[in-house]
Amino acid sequence: MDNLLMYVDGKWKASLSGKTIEFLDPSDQQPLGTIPRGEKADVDTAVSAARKAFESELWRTIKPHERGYILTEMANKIRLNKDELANLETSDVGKPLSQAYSDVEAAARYFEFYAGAADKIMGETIPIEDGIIDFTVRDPIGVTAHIIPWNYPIQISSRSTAAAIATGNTVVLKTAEDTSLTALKLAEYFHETNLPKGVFNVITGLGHEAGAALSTHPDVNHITFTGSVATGKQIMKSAAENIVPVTLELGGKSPNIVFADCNEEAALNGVVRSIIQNAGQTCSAGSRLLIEANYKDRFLSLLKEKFKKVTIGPGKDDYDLGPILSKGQFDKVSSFIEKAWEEGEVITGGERVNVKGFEGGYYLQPTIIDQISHESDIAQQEIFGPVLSTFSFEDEQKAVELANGTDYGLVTGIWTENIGKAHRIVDKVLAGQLFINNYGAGGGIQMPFGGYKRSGFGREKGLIALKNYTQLKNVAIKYK
Ligand code: TXE
Repeated sequence: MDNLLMYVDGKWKASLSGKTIEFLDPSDQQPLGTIPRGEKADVDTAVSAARKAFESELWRTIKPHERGYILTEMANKIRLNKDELANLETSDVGKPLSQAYSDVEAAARYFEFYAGAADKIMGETIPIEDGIIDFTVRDPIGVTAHIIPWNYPIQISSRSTAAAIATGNTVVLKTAEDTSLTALKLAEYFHETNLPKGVFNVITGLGHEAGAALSTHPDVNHITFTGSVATGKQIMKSAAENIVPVTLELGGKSPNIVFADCNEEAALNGVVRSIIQNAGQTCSAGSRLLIEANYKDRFLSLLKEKFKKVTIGPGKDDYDLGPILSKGQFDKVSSFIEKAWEEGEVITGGERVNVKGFEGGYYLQPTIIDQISHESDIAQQEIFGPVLSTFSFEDEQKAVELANGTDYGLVTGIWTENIGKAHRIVDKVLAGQLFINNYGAGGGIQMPFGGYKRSGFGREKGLIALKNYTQLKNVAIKYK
């Protein structure tokens, strides 16, 4: 049992109330340890430490490349400790170990990528008139809040905090209550670098307590949130109260559009991977399959065979499909499957799997649902499990209509050997990321990531994310 502490102002702390929360190992639902149940008073301490650090001479005058150097050290430490981190991520989230290793490498890449950007945050010169020099400066924005979900803790904790620190801000990160292990490891590594105390703080606790206290805090200057639409709305409301910008990444109902002229094996594997990765608990999961009508029977029967071959078991043994995080998430996924039995057909999967020695874990067969209406909740709402809903289309226009036919707009996969057709779809699909003949491009930390419509706004990843953490100052000098 690990009894963890929070990291505030360079020190390890219990919650001021002394309260804790137990967290479980998804592989068998046995207790793994406790985290402090941080509340408003703890958040206040963390925000004021972050404010003090932001205004300190030390942080204000640190050279940009020195910030980059600290972030490079973080990347190195993450890689040196990759075995420990991957194992922690697997025991916290339940995901297959090889996927946890990829997440750890992605975390290292975020630090490395934004380390390189730290001394390249530049303004512009703007022509006004003779005798005036006009230029812009990108200033850090201040104390930044990062509210993290449980599905990719190390990756998501790294991507926004690295960008925020590269640009000279300070950070208060709130972990998801189920999964704090690797974010607290990041704090441990930062502690070993020259990062001034108070620049990086980690608060643990419940969403409606610590999370709400952080997102409503009047001294926070920017909020980055990844999670549900419902919580995203609340966060936007509190940001409105304080007039602070938010970056919201709120999940999706992303389609794979498969044409009969696709590279069949690549499309099949892409579709399977996009829905079973992290047991479907991925914002960008390919949870809707849109198949060209005359190809549907063949593609579905091949897909069914692939689904049947998916191995299921605890993440540490690196089966293809690990457990669902928790009872709450499992119940949510199961309720959609129950509806599917009533409203349509479950053509493969749909049952809980009993894994010997891990009977407490919520393992679920990868599931394909067919013959449901595209208007149904199953087709419209984020299920967040290894559950794929299938539909067919006669022509490109119908494919686009279906692809755009939900409130979300995060990712779309297009599978065809006809590049002209793929581009016609790209032109019309409302989604933040499109992939042609692949799904994910290996994670692509350099690519802007974020959604259209209710999938949120603002972009994470890539150089564009640096804009979230800077504000623009324009300076005009009259010299004649
Ligand atoms: O999300 P929440 P939950 C979706 C997915 C999942 C559903 C519910 O469909 O089934 O959301 O998951 C913190 N003020 N996604 O309940 O509540 C919370 O502590 C401030 C998609 O876990 O959005 C956690 O740190 N913070 C998604 C974080 O918000 C609050 C990833 C996310 O929790 C808060 C996760 C409040 N009032 C879930 N309430 C994606 N986009 O990948 C909660 N939190």
